Amino acid sequence: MISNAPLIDHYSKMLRLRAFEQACLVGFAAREIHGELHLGIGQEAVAAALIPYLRPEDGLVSTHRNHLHALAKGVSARALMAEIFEKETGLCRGRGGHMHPFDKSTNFSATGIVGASIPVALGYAYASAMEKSDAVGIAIIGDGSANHGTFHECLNMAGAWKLPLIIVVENNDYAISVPASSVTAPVPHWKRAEAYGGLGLAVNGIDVEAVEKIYAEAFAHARARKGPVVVEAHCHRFRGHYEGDADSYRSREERTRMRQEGDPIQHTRAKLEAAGVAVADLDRARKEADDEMAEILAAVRADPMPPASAALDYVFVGA
Ligand SMILES: Cc1ncc(C[n+]2csc(CCOP(=O)(O)OP(=O)(O)O)c2C)c(N)n1
Repeated sequence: MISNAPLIDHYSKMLRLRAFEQACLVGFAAREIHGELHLGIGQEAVAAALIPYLRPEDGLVSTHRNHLHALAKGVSARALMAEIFEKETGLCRGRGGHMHPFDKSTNFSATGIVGASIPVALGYAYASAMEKSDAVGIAIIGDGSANHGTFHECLNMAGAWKLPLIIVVENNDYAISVPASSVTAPVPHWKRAEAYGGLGLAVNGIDVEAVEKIYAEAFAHARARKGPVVVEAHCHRFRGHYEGDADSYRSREERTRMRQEGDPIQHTRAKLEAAGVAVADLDRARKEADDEMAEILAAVRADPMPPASAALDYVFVGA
């Protein structure tokens, strides 16, 4: 009999990621989170499938849409949520906010500058080569970032020096309101890796099992020092580009269809139900994820904000 355990595990992990961002939505609606908030709801499979392959010594660098990747890298959900709520208990004591979380202890960071996660991940890959370790550098980017010069420059360097760089492109069809198809040359992002002596892989980012299989190949390739890898996962961003975006560049039909047909959690649940897993067990997994995040949300809400007079503390070295 084939065990459903690995898929149930993926399902639980994706539920946890979604519950985290849904808790953030509660805080955003209550105006407890300030500034822009970019959520990855709908893109959970791309992050959850990374978990079995990531090691603490690997460096992972994400974007403005970074929460799911941070949790996949092992960043504390409590400290990350507190950072998003700009609390003194946050990962960066509330000074980084949602777009700039850094965690030295898990080798995780993110940047709001589109395309800028790739050179930082390349730095991790270079350090790994210098130290002769088999750690890898992973950059997660959107389809918009993949059209930046940094994508090509870093692939060139990693190809020339056979550096263990993995670039995961979350292709959700849009960069804000710009359809990827209107600004992308006919050669897809994954295939561009070949021009730099790298391995290019494409996958349906809704199917967590398919994504995991592709990562197995990607990480084996990079850890064996065979050169860079580009994984392009096609997925959907269910929310607007940021909270408050009217999302008027997508038709109502398009938005309805992507939620009905492109939800990695529903897709996985349907597979598990078809395999005979009890609905009660699947519901319990969801409740566990929701309960964990509700508890974290309540704790974060009670945390103190940094005083205004301390806004510049920890900002300048030696100050
Ligand atoms: C260098 C730079 N240019 C422009 C922006 C403004 N900006 C923020 S997100 C974004 C679109 C990013 O699209 P994509 O890379 O596809 O990621 P997604 O938002 O779809 O996850 C832009 C242009 C920025 N942050 N940095």
